[in-house]
Amino acid sequence: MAALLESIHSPADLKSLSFAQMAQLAEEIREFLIQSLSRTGGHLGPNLGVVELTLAMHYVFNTPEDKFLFDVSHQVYTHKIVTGRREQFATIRQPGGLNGFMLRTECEHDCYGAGHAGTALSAALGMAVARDMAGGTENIVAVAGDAAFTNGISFEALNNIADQTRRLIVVLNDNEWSIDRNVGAIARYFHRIVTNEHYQHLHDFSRKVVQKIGGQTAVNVMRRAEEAAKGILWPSMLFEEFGLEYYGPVDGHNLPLLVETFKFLKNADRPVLLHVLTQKGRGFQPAMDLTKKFHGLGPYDPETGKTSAGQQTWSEAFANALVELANQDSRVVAITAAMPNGTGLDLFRPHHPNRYFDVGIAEEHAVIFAAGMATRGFRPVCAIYSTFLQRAFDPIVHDVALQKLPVLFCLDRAGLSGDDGPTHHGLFDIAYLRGIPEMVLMAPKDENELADMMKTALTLNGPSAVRYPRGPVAGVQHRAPQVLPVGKAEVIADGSEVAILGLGHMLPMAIDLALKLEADGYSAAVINPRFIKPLDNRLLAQYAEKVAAFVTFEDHVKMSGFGSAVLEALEEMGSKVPVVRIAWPDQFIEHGKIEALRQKYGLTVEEAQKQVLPLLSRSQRRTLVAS
Ligand SMILES: Cc1ncc(C[n+]2csc(CCOP(=O)(O)OP(=O)(O)O)c2C)c(N)n1
Repeated sequence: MAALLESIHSPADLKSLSFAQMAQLAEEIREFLIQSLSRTGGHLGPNLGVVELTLAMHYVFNTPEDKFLFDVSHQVYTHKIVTGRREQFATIRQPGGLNGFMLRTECEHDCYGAGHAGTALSAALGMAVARDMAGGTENIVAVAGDAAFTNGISFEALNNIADQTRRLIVVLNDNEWSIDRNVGAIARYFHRIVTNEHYQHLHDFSRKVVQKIGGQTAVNVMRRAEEAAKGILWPSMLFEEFGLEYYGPVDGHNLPLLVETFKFLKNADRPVLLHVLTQKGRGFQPAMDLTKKFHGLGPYDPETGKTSAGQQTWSEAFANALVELANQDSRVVAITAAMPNGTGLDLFRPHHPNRYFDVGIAEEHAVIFAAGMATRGFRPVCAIYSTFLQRAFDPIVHDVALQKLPVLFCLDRAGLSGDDGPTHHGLFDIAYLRGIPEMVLMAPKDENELADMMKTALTLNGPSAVRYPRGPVAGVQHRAPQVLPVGKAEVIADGSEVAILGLGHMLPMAIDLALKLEADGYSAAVINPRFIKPLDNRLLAQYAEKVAAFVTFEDHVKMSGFGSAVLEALEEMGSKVPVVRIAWPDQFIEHGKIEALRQKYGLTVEEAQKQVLPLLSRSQRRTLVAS
């Protein structure tokens, strides 16, 4: 490993470096990231973009007394490296290793955890107000990407900042990319600033001045010149209207400029916004060429950036099904909140460009926008990860369900997400959707059934949702989608002593358990529930008549989940048949490999068998009867 990086154990070690050494350190960190992430996977592109920015921040400020907040916090790898976590870095996103995001419990330098976008400014303002009330002096710096400003919460915070504190530094890290290209008027506004030739000129000018004289005077000169230009260009600068002093745009890879600018901003007596321009993927050609792919990915070849081709994913199966349905039904439109790649909708876009909408990181807006379109006869399909749809709970209730509008929610990454950890696990959607009147909630066992469910949704006159996991599909032979009878489960195998319900992709576990129990001499029924709501109460009642126990498998928290729905239904029909619920416990699940975490938390066939066997003991074992 290169010499300088090895000598950095805490931010204090940075302070004695020269700018030339800092520049060398930046390159060493880049190489370290490229090599290390090629083995673990992770958010390579965003992190390569903020190496100098992070070093400059740590050079000027002193964490943990000063507070750094990063929006989403997927770009904190340099921060982790310089705050004493370099030696553990190979464990990032691995079981028991470093988390891929900021985590308050991981390190005293991580003052605020995140994983969802748009939270940094609000949380930073909260910290600033708390500091002001306590008479503290610490600096609070919030770094947010250009795409974070497509999110309403960032603007809700902006609306309050200047009224509530005089000391807050917001850094707009502008690389013109969300995961895909950033979209909308805000993105265009930033782009106009960045590409304006007056600013380009100014930018060069200010760089020279800073390098020549350095410090506060230089930044004052820079600011005066920029103000003059702004007066001509945009009399009402967006951030100035919000009461923040705007500085920039500055080159986010120019360490001396960043350092001098932060030294100046540290003493500002008004909240400020520093606009820095960075390049996503900087220093690794494949990541600069394929920005979208290298936003976040699994292991890759550190020379070429090549990744191994995987099997078809649920996201791809969803996109294929949607193309097929949209070909047949002109009312179908697709909506994503800045996740065309992750949800598979970028495969839909070329087929129906006019029926595809990326609204930015704006899940609430996405859902209300869908509601609006649905009132005019369209059939909107909102493809949103289970974890991000949490943002839009009220619009689902208030705008879609209450008005009985036929919006289909396709919940990708429903279930444990694995490496990304608790901010990204999709473990709560059944709980938050099940209690909403009018909602039809489904989970497919394979990709054909996913298409069936989407087709079924198009026949409904109200809201519906389909949940499916991350990762590869079951891999069944493709057939044309068919409309399913709503609220009807599928009996895979009949049985008389125990009924095992395997929700969605957990069905194979139900089948496996049935085989094990049958080997022990029990008669086990296997059921593919298909519908979480409405539940197939008739079928449940039939089995409640004969079986000694039910078992439910679901990739969701136990509390308020599918098994709970079964329990409630049985209780309401007066049944006393016990239900063994195999689901995630009532706690946040860490990151790790899905299979290992299932073992750890008892989402296994063996655990189900252990729990159900005592309930079956009053049934006669056939082997015993026979002997
Ligand atoms: C509420 C929410 N929706 C979607 C995402 C998925 N997501 C993660 S990073 C990202 C793009 C972030 O872009 P930007 O803030 O500009 O940072 P960059 O990666 O370009 O540095 C998105 C959409 C998220 N984290 N949170």
